[in-house]
Amino acid sequence: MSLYEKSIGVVGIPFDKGQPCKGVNLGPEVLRRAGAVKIIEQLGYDVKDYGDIRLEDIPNDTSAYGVKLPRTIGADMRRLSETVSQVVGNGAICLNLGGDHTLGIGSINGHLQVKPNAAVIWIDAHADLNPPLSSPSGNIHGMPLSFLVREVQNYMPKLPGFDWVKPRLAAQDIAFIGIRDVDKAEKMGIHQVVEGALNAVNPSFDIDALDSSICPSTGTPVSGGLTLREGMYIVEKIFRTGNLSVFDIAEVNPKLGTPEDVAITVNSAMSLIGAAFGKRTVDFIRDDYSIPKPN
Ligand code: 4U7
Ligand code: MN
Ligand code: MN
Ligand code: MN
Repeated sequence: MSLYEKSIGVVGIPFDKGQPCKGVNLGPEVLRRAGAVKIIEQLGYDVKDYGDIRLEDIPNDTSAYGVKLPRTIGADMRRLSETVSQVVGNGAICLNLGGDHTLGIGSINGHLQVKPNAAVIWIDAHADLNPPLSSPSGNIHGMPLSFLVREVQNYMPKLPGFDWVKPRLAAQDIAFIGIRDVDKAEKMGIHQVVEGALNAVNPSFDIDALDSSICPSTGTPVSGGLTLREGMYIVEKIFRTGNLSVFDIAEVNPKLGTPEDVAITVNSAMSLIGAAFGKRTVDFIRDDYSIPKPN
């Protein structure tokens, strides 16, 4: 079967409760408007857009262990997890358009529920592995992997709203790429995955893995990051394994920076989405095209 003869389910996650910057909830909208769905349709896939997931607003949702809105966030991630399970369970690849990177909780939990051997490639300036009690910020977008990784569970308090999450991921099944801003407790958890016998790969791409010059419109930019070509190379390689199963793109915030900053950032995200789904940088001449000749 050709790599392009697959079905893709697109899911928007207009979620911003994991961090303090307003505007990251507009990520799905701005990426859709830039053609995120069109670009994969044009590659020949059968695409179904599931729209944006419905988000909760639970009253009296008091903080727990320094985490704000735990019940609300837990309910939102549960819905995402169920949607991702459904898409992957139907045999499709799931493209998640964020939203802040809290979405990793729902995306990976839902993916592993259907494909327990899936490996995660966390492409990010940050490790996002802080358990709530060691988080310097209390922002849950810096914590998603702590909910999912088995080896960290001794450090995890019972947060209200998260009893449905199962720590199904072994530390050795995560590869970190682009990491350059790591907190004290996180350093202990970083492992490198080599090319194992992977049957399903879940690249979770935080746009801030890229150098801040090509993703200025994101909440926690860090200099010294990946070039766009490096970012694209990573996801192109994953595409070519034929094992791409879920792809997350997170942390594009169109409310940060100038209009030009936003355009640069969205352009970077679109290049990554294209590359992850096999868009060639050099397009070959199609059969139905003939070069015009002078008479
Ligand atoms: B992102 C941080 F302390 N580690 O926990 C934290 F540096 O999803 C940043 O990768 C987290 O953008 C960044 O708040 C979360 C901080
Ligand atoms: Mn990050
Ligand atoms: Mn992140
Ligand atoms: Mn960030």
